[in-house]
Order: sequence, then structure tokens, then C-alpha cells
Amino acid sequence: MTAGTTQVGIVGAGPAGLTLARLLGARGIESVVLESRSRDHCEHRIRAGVLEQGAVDLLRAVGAGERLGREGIVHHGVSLQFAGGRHRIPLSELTGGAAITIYGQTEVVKDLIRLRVEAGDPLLFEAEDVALHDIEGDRPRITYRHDGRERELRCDIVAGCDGFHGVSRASIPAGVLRVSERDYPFGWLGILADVAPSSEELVYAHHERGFALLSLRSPTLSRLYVQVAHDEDIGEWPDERIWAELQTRLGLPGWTLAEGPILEKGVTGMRSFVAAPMQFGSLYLAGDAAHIVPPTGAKGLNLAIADVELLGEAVAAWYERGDRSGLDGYTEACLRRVWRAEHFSWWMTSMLHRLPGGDPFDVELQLAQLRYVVSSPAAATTLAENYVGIAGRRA
Ligand code: FAS
Ligand code: PHB
Repeated sequence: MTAGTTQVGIVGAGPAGLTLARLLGARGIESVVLESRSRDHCEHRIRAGVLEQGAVDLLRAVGAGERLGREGIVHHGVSLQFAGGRHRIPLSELTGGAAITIYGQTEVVKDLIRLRVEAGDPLLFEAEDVALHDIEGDRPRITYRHDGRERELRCDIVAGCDGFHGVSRASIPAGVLRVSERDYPFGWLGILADVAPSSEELVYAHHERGFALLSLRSPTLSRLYVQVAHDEDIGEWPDERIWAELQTRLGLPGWTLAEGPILEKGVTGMRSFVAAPMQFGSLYLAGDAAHIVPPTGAKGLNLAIADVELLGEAVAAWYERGDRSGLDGYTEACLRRVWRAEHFSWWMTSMLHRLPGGDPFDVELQLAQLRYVVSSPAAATTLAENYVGIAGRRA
């Protein structure tokens, strides 16, 4: 067994783990990032696409803002489409100028990995059988296998940034966590298509056949989704069927949805999930390891980055001046914002998706809500301020 030591052991090289590593490095705190998958897998796993201003600011602050500033597309509105009409929500007008930035999570991860590798700081891909030990005390250990050799990492703190299916949350003893969750009876089939987006801004569509979303990754790359069954078989969806469904759900008189080669397609399930506390002993959970939101509110990635901003500051305060208040108050500091995002994501999902087995009453409630949001400045502001990112006391 090869033993090593560091200050913070970070499990997972997704947005949470990689951003935390940068934040700690900026404060002179050593960390080792252990990732179970390959670099190529992490850099090409298609996921989120919308960054709140807070996330953009933090990525810039940790030195990951150069390409983001060049290639990120700033949007000042989104549209809701229902009952044959498309209605723009002027996000920036309603929030004193706040905006969102379209920049794929794959790009965020590529930028952060490149920075980590260039800095020569430890980032181990394909770390196998990662296991946490002695997390209830103040000398936790992480064991894992890398390059065929059994290894052990001794550290002061473990950051569980390993996503919903990771090992960290599962390492917390039974009976400690309070889990709140909701599984939805539908999922999203998403495609990445080599075609210029047919709308400059995102379009969220309510349709009797189900929800659809027009999003994008660049001026030549479209990202689109259709609601499907939660256990949909992607094999049942040849490209022609996907485009036909998108044309039906997004189509409007006088507007054309351009089609093109589909480069990637996949089905993702949908759930709301919060595990509390987000810490146990010397283990701190961040991002999807602690909470999941349905992607309708575009919050998942932004929540992960917001968690590690708090965790990074708390860890630095502890090392720099022995102040544990941030660590002790980490869960409470995160959960207000997490539950605000959980509510908003649930609200957007409930308003826009066709509920399997839903009766006309459900549909009329959704349409009434949609008509109200697009006709009342107060209601539109509610959507806008949550969508661009609500922080502080209003969370
Ligand atoms: P991540 O899951 O991104 O990263 C965790 C990392 O830990 C991964 O690299 C994983 O390989 C690694 N890991 C797991 N187990 C490990 C172990 N035992 N040892 C070591 N490493 C381990 N959010 C949006 O806002 N919009 C979207 O459209 C959207 N689409 C999504 C589609 C899918 C299929 C999924 C699963 C999520 C989607 N999300 C979306 C949410 C997503 O963006 C997450 O919120 C975001 O990835 C959270 O980042 P992390 O917390 O870093 O977790
Ligand atoms: C995306 O572009 O992947 C995206 C955008 C907005 C969402 C979800 C996903 O709400």
C-alpha cells in the first residue's frame, strides 16, 4: 500500500470537485482529486448548459474565465411556449440587468482540468474502488487503486464531490441522513445537433404531447430535449422520430426548426433529492453528491459551484485562523439556497411537463399558471429572478 498525505482529499472531478480544488489552491491549500472515470469521459459527458452570473464570476475568479469569456453566449431572456404562442420573459429587464451565460458543462470541466494539469497539481483519473475511512474523526483516510497499485491518502478533510451515484454520501452511516426526494414519471431525451439554433434564446415549450426545450451550445451547435417516459429506450428513437417530435412540440406558424446531423443523444431520468446534513465528521458533500434537481430550472451545475464556494471559504478560514464556524455551519449555509433551487426546479417542471395520466384539471392549472407568468410582471419577475440566480436573504 502506497501512502500519501494532503490537506483536502477531493472525490470526483466534476464541476464541484474541480472548482473546489482551484479555490483551495488559490489559498495555498493542498488537495488531491481522485476521479473514477477517464479524462476523456469527464470532458465529453454532455450535461448542463446554463451558467448563472454567480457561477461565471466564480469561474473567472479561479482563473477559468478566459475561454468562457470568449465563447460563452450571454442571454438576456428566455421564452415560454404554450397553446400555440411563444412569449419572451425579459430576464435582464426584470432583474436589474442580470443575465445567464450559455457555456456547456463539458467546456467548464475541460477548462478546469487543463488548469489543474498545467499547475501540476494531483488529479488522478481512473482511480478505482475509492473508499472512505475514519471520516467520523479528524484523520480520515481514502483508499483506492491506481495504475494497479493499492494506495492510501491521509488527509484532514474529505470533500465528497462524486455526484449522485458516488461513494461519499454512501459512506455516511445509516440513520444520519434525512433524505427528501421525489421521482418524476418522465425523463428527457436530449440531443446535440450539428445545426445552427433556430432561436437566439432558449424556448421552454408546454405541449399536449409533452415538454420540449430548445437550447444551444454555440452559433452552430444546438441542444434540444423532448419529454419521454422515465425509462424510455433510446433505441426506439431514430433521428427522424426525434426531429418529428421536436417539430410537433416546438413548431409555430411562420417559424421553422432547422434540422441537422445528431451528434449525440441520450435519456436522463428526473428527480428532486436533498440529503441533509451535507456533512459528517470530516466529510463534506457538495453538488450532486448532496442534492439533485430536475434540469428544467437549469440549476444543478450552478448549485454545485455555489456549494464549493462556501466550502472553499470555510476550509480556508479553518486553516488560516482556526475558525471552524464555516465548516460547522456549512449545511445550514447551503440548504436555504438548495431548497430555493429545489422549489424553482419543481415549479418549472410541474408547470411545463405533461403529467402521465394527468387529467384536464392538471392541464388547465398549467395553462393558467403559464398565462399568468407571461402576462403579469410580478409573476414574470418571480421566474426571472430565480432563473438568473437568487441569492442571499431571498433564497
Ligand atoms: P458530477 O456528477 O458532475 O461529477 C461527479 C464526478 O465524480 C464524476 O466525474 C464522476 O465520474 C465522479 N465519481 C463518481 N463516483 C466516484 C467514485 N466512487 N470515485 C471517484 N470519482 C467518482 N444540470 C443542469 O443544470 N442542466 C442540465 O441540462 C443537466 N443535465 C444533466 C444530465 C445528466 C445525465 C445528469 C446526470 C445531470 C445533469 N445535470 C444538469 C445536472 C448536472 O449538471 C449536475 O448538477 C452537475 O454535474 C453537478 O456537478 P458535480 O456535483 O460535480 O457532480
Ligand atoms: C441545456 O442547454 O443543456 C439546458 C438548458 C436549460 C435547461 C436544461 C438544460 O433548463
